[in-house]
Parts: sequence; structure tokens; C-alpha cells
Amino acid sequence: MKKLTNCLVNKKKTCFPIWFMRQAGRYLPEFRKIRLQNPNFIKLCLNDKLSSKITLQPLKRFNLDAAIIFSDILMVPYGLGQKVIFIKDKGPVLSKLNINNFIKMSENDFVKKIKPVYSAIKKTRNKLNKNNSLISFVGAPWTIAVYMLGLKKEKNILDLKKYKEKKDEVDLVIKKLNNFLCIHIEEQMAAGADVVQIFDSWAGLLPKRNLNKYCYIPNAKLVNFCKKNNFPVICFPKGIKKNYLDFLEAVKPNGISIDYTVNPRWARDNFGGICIQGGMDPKTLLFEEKKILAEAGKYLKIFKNYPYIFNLGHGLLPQTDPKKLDKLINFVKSYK
Ligand code: 1CP
Repeated sequence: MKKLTNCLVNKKKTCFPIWFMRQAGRYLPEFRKIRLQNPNFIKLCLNDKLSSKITLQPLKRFNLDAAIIFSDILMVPYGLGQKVIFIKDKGPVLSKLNINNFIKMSENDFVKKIKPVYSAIKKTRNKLNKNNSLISFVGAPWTIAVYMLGLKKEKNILDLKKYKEKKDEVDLVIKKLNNFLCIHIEEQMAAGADVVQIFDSWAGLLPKRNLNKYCYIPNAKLVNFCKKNNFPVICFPKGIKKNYLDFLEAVKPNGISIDYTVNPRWARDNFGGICIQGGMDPKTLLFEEKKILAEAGKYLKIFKNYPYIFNLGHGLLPQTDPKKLDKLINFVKSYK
């Protein structure tokens, strides 16, 4: 059985499966080369040959247990008819959402528009070692709504004025997204993925009183869908601090990814034995090797005899040195 599934579903405690968020990305020269030749990011995600190749790049270099499909959470707004462009050093920019067209969008048209994502998964599964997991993912409804409705100011703070003005649209978009995300999950699993990760990267922007409505309930709907279909599912409600406990009680995923502000000891002692993933600050990898391994050792010691997936508290930074990452992976793999 695959190590990742065994840890997630059977809560196996004796191995530390390892993979990294953004393991296919700008810190790899072989990715940067392809990216330079493909300035349109959405088009690149829709090129099944290239996105499969990029997905496999980190597995060629490193001793990892899982691949994560090279795609983006914003393929969903694209599939729903919004224009999405990525501006260098600024990030994604989406055209204004046309609510009427969005309401009328059919499931068939949505799937058709992003079909290459599924064929990329099929291609990757065929080339991937059978002991490696292939992780598919979706953004959680709130996080996608933040982009679709432009609810975030630069510097990553919530635009409160817009958020209040657009309350009705937020409710509508989140409700409708829940359906499309279930379809997106189902198609990715049918194409050959074995695990789902739900990224709620902007959960931490929500005021506590709205967490239930916009974070816990929508995540729970997706998790229930996955569980009904026996799809192992990991949630990542980034930035919600102590509310991780309420999240777990309401959502009950197979695994929970912790961000770098979460105290790993607190998580281990309070999360009721659920499989935990990640935690170490991605910035740690910018330090010297000794410091990186010492910090990783801290996590491995805390999670000894606990179902733990080694990963970081957010994605790998573009400045990360691949050689240091290799040292870290070998350290985790040989940890006793
Ligand atoms: O070369 C480039 O400029 C592209 C950088 C890049 C990459 C490599 C983007 C733009 N997306 C991706 C791939 C990606 N995105 C993956 C691939 C698999 C892997 O992890 O290796 C995944 C899982 C994502 C998911 C994603 N996209 C999230 C959730 C995770 C997170 O980082 O919090 C989010 C928020 C996005 C939106 C997005 N896409 C890209 C950027 C720069 C952003 C963030 C923008 C912002 O801060 O608002």
C-alpha cells in the first residue's frame, strides 16, 4: 500500500511519508526553463504533456513519496468562465465575475474547459511508480471566492468594505462552488489521483464569527463527499490558529495540514490522533544545512509514533536551494 494512504487512512505511525507543497515550481531550474518558454500560466496548466512533465520533475530529483498534479486552484474560476492571468511579482488577476453567466454555467461545459487537467493526471499516473501517491487538489470555496470576487487587498488583508458590500454574492458563489468542486474532485480521482488536498489558504482572513459559515461548513461538504467516495482527504485551513480544534470537530478530514504558526506539540496533544501533515516554516530552508536539519529533527521527534506526513507549513519558496531540499529529504528518510 502507498505510504501516504497508509498514514492518512490507517494512521500508520512507523514511517514518515514526505512531499512538499509547491514541490513543482520556481525553485527548480528545469521548471523555470519550461516556464520561460510558456509565459501564459493557464495555457501551461492546460498543456497535459507539459504539466505532467512538470509534476514528475521533483520525483526525478528527490526521494519523495507523492507527486502533486501541476495545476492551480484558479483553474476552477477559469473553468467557470472568468479570465485569469498571472502577473509576474504581483500574482493572479481575474476579470470581473459575471454573476448571470456564472449561475447558468453547466457542469458539462465546466469539465470540458479544464479537461486537460484530468488527462495530465492520467498521463502522470501511467508514468508514476505504483508506490507513489498522486495528489489532486482543490481550493476551498472561501479561498476561491476571495479571488473570484477580489476580496483581498494587496499585502494579504481582507478588503472589509468589499466583503460587506458583496455578502450576497459571497454566499451565492460559495454555495455554487461547492457543487463544481465536488465534480472537479471526482474527475481528478477518476483520472487516477489517489488523495485530495483542500487548500483554504485564506481561511485566516475570516473573522471568527464567520468561520463556521464560510470555512467549516463548505470544507465539511467537500470532506463528506470525499469520504462517501472513499477518497482520502487532507484539509489545510491556513492561518486559523487555535480554531484548528473547532475546524477538526466540524470537518473531520482524514488528515490535517498545519501552517507554520501552529505549535506542533499542541497539535499532537490536542488533535485526537488524526493524521497531521507539515508545519515547518518554509523560510527554514533558506538557512544553513545544520539549522534546517535541527528544525526538521524537532518535528520528527515530536511526531515520533504518531501518524505524521512530513511537509512544510506552506509552499516551498522560489529561493529554496534544491540541494538543501535533497539533504532534508534524505534526513527525514533515514530518521530513526
Ligand atoms: O511560475 C509562476 O509564476 C507560477 C507560480 C505558481 C505555481 C508553481 C502558481 C501561481 N501556481 C503554481 C502551481 C500550484 N498552485 C500548485 C501545483 C502543485 C505544487 O504544489 O507543486 C498548487 C497546489 C497550487 C495551489 C494554489 N494556487 C494555492 C493554494 C496553496 C497556497 O499557496 O496557499 C493558491 C492560493 C494559489 C493561487 C496562486 N497561484 C499562483 C500564485 C502566485 C498564487 C498565490 C497568489 C496570492 O498570494 O494570492
